[in-house]
Amino acid sequence: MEEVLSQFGLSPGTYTHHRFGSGHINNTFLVTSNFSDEKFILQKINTYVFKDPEIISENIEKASDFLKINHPDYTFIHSIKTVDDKPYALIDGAYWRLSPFIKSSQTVNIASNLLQAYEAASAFGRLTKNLHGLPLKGLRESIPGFHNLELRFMQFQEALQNGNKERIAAEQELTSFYLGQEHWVQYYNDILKDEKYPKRLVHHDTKINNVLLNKDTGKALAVCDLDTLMPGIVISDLGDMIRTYTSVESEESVDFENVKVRLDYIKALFEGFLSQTGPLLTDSEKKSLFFAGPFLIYMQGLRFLTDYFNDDVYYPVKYTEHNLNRARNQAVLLEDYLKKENEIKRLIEEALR
Ligand code: GN1
Ligand code: MG
Repeated sequence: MEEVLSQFGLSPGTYTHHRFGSGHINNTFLVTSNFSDEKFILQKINTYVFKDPEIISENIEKASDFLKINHPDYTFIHSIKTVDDKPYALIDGAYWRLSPFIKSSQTVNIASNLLQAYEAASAFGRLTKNLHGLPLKGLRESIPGFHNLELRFMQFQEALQNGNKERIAAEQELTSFYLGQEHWVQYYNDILKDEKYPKRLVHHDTKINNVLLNKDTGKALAVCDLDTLMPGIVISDLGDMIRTYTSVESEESVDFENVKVRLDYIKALFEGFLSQTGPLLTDSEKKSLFFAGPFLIYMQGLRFLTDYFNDDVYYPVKYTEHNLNRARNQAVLLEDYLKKENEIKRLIEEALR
């Protein structure tokens, strides 16, 4: 750690670090000065997931340059350069990134009131709005095919072929449910074929704890966790908010009775997101807003179940059925979302007005 910090010009012995946040993928630390109120966020990039971490830095830098020119007042969490002017420190094959800690900020793990949902959704909407017009040429995906639903479905089929036989045999009902929702893949492929459906630079991980809220006013200050900031489609961000803000019970919960879409949260998050992005969305994008829910909930459920059948190689688990329960949880959430289709479509129409 001393070596990592010194590569960023922080004198060893002057700073204390401890683990921070609750992400599945990277290791995150809060680095605090022992002598002032200076703080940083330090992340060790998971190179099993991000095979080419330089792509992350490229994307963040392109976004940062564009925003500095076009939206100079926007708070964007750039990476701090090393003393050798690199966007990351590379030590024994491990990539480390440092960024400033935003003053007076805090994060929450679940959206527990409508203001939080609205604020977080406007924060991600503002990012999309401010990045509108950024040329995507030369930008690459930090995880190839990350939100490609067809690919995720194929990976699921592959796991059914080659995965843990006992686990697969015991979960036929859940497997049938996931196979039975395959039509969403076609829906996704149609979007890719639609020339009026733009690619944008989007965040791809819009969980509420990736929004920094002002700890006194609750207003959103900035968004963080920019590893998956890469070309994609607008419903990736919207869908992950639907998936993670609208149920009282999180994806970790086994209290399936209470895994439910709360319509007032749907309303708040659509209003927040569209308050920023509404004027720039194309008609094709607007037509796809309801699909944002199934797109992300279904994809995440497939990813959890795939990982369960593959003996938990991707998501860290705390007990044997952990990924299985996550996949069950997402199936319940998806069913509830679909049950409320008419009400949700009405709320979307209203928020678009
Ligand atoms: C992972 O690491 P974290 O918690 O930010 C995953 C997301 C999933 C999420 C599910 C790179 O995000 O796609 O939605 O877990 N990120 C990656 O909790 O796979
Ligand atoms: Mg993340």
